[in-house]
Amino acid sequence: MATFTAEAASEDDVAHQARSVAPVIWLLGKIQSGKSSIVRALTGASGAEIGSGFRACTKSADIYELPPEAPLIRFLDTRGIGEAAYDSTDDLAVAEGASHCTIAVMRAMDSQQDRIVETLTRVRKRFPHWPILIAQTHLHEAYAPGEVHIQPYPYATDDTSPTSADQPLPGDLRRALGYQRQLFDKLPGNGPIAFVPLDFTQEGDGYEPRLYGLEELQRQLIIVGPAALNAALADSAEGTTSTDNADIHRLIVGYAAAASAADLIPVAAVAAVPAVQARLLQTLGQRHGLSWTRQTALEFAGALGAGFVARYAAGFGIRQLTKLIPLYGQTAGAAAAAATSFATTYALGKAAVYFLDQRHQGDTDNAAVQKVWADALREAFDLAKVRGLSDNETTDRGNDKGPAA
Ligand SMILES: Nc1nc2c(ncn2[C@@H]2O[C@H](COP(=O)(O)OP(=O)(O)O)[C@@H](O)[C@H]2O)c(=O)[nH]1
Ligand SMILES: [Mg+2]
Repeated sequence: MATFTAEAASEDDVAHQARSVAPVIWLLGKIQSGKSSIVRALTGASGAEIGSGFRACTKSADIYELPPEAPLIRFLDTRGIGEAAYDSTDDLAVAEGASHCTIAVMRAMDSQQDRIVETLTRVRKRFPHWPILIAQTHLHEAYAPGEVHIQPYPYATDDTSPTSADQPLPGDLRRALGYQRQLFDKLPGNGPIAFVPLDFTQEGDGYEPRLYGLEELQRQLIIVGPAALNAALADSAEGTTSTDNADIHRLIVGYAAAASAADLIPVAAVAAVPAVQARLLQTLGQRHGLSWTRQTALEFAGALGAGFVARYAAGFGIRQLTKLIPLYGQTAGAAAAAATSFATTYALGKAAVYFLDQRHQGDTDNAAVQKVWADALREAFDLAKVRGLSDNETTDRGNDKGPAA
């Protein structure tokens, strides 16, 4: 199998390649408005991870990539808004590099949002379709002592008034939310814009639920955000806690995305699929404290069985898998190839983790490894369906390229 004989791609190459297809969410807002908290809630990453995961990017922004080894999603965090004059040109250039969406973050009770309005106006003049989500945070700053979050969540996010019907709201909230909405009445362009009131509090604050409005934020991201975003967020949408398994899972999905990039954008791609897969196996081995030898590699290949890729990939209809690929505009043939690379890389990673766990326990059960492989391919398929990635008619006509591994 090519993967086991390929020279492993370097970590830098894999990261670069994954990055080239990873969607960017641009967070725009004043300091302390709640941008990092949103990243944390959406990804399930811990506060510490968020803190160290950001690196300087442009003069005015940091970028946070998840997972760092093979970025699946990128957050562009704009600093310094509200202080000196903010020029969005550099940030825009980064956000433009991939699919994009802006989440503007503002405290609900903070009426001074000129910089944000100016910046978004400039963005929409250049890109009329650019989707914008406005997160209105820190709701409880408007509450009277003892007041609690309204349940069920009452806010209508896409029509013109902040709440449906005549729902009473705490304190001055209706006026404050309404005021912020009308700041964007004259925004140029015709891309979607949605307002999501939310309150992401800390354990000790005493508000329930702690992540009030998270579901609505996710729902709106799915509506306004590009399909790529949904695919990238799909795996973290369920839980907000980060476990080792979730980390490994994300790592595998990131590598799968990097592998798919090799087919989608040959110019940007620096590592071929087997090289990316070889690096994935090495990385997973390291996580398990095992370095692959020729012997273990052969055993793993043997466990999977000869011809396993062809056998299972055929069963699931590779053409269907094209919907998995979080990019549009590519040619159908490339999409089919990319989907194959994505799915086989994903399945290979899952099977390898299982194989490595088994070895750790001194077990070998080839049938079980093969089942993990088959289930993982099915998962890749379901991921595409469940997440409602937009159907792309052209991809269904793609010609299947042979399995990549
Ligand atoms: N009550 C409440 N606190 C929040 C919310 N979002 C963030 N915070 C808190 O506000 C502070 C600043 O949040 P952070 O996400 O770091 O803001 P950033 O500077 O925009 O990244 C932290 O102490 C957060 O815990 C929110 O929606 N409601
Ligand atoms: Mg921050």
